[in-house]
Amino acid sequence: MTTKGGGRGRLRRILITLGVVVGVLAAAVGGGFAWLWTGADVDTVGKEPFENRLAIPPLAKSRVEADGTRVFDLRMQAGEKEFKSGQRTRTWGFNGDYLGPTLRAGRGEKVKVRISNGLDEASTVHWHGMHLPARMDGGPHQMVEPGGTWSPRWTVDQPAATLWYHPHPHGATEKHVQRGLAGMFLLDDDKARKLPLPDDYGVDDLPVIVQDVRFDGAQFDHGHQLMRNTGFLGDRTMVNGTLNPYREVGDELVRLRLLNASTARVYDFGFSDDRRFSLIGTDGGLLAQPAAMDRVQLSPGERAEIVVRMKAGERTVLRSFPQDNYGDAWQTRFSGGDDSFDVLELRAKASLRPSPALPGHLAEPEVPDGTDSARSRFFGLRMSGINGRPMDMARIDEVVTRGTAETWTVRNEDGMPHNFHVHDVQFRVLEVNGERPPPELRGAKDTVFVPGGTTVKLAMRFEGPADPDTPYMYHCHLLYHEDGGMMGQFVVVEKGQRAGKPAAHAGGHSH
Ligand SMILES: [Cu+2]
Repeated sequence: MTTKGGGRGRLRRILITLGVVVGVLAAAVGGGFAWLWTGADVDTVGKEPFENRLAIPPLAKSRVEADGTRVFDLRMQAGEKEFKSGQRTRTWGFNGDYLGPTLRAGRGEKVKVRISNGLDEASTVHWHGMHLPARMDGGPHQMVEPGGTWSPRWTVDQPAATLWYHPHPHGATEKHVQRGLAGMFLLDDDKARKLPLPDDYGVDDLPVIVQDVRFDGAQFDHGHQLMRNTGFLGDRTMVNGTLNPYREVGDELVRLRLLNASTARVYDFGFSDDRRFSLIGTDGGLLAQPAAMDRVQLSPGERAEIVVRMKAGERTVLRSFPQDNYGDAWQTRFSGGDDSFDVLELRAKASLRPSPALPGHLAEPEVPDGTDSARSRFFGLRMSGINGRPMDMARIDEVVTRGTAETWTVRNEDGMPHNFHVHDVQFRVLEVNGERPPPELRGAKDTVFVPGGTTVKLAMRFEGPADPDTPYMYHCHLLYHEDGGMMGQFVVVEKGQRAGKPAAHAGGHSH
């Protein structure tokens, strides 16, 4: 009895000890998880002092050569910038310490950009949203070595739009963009010039380049945090390289050209007082008519042009709100779906210049409607690769015929947030999960958000020119995913022509 009881007692003590150990471990793991879970929630609403005047990237100087070509100069260089007073942050920029000048050209114009690489590593400059020959595209096959130059030229042949430029070196795009290499490229055309839209750059027509950042003292902290398989997510935002930005405006109607130049973060923009605004343009140009909205969601690489009405003397804040289309609670939390940011304060002057009312009709987007598609293709998105294959610089994945339209179906297959960007073309989003897309996806697009559980159908036309040896890219524009291989290559060929071989080493000239 005693022995038995003593045995039971010992067993009991062991079990209790084990129970306590397991309990403590579980509590530690649970506590650690709770810490990760709550720590992953970022909210800067009400915490931004809005003490810095918003910087406006300068318009790039250009000159026109005898044959009418407009020539720009861009130099990639390392520098330092005081984002925070008295603290010098190491940065990269075009022609300056951070970001780059705004390039501007008109439809029909011949342009040339003389690029020089003043960095100590190779990079490229890609013209995001631009229709141009593949060898001018600035993708991973057009590397510019340190000290080297590259001078792509093309003729602008697409509608007025808010495009942008950024590096595209395979495997290092996240790092190069994050350090500061990005800028806007605005296109104009005669139709758009005649519309009574706010178009005085830096006055009533403001570039709004939004990036999320994290600082470790004076320097950028580009580290990925635990569970963030979406890539880098910062704990605050800046606009045009300005932290805590405000902008005084003197017109009743103000046009904001929103660009999500963040590497992984998706924003859902609106205003702090929930005022409605007019969406007038998407990635590839103006919408058929303005759409009244109170939110517009932009994943990395996407743009939206909005017009907001101001009353004399008032203030409002451009804010990014929590989003409900990220998939499950896990993705929502760890991919930043429920984060909030105060992005930019607009301060209206005591008296405002009157603005003409927005026109009822803007411009018909020049994208096919899917009825004349010559063929369809399918793209399954996984972080590990598109259609089960990680990017291979030497492999052409798709061959399209010049002059034809196609329908591409893109499906998220792993539940993680992704988006889809196609070089050279603008597309029409025909369907999102079988339904007509919302207004922000009804214009010309080159990048579309494809969160978990989503399938989109896109129609695009490939105008060429044909170049069987030089591919264009399609990829996820969450740059950590792109760098990791979520990218594929297509060439445009003449009817009946076969794909060639991408040059093993194509690029700019070093000297
Ligand atoms: Cu992705």
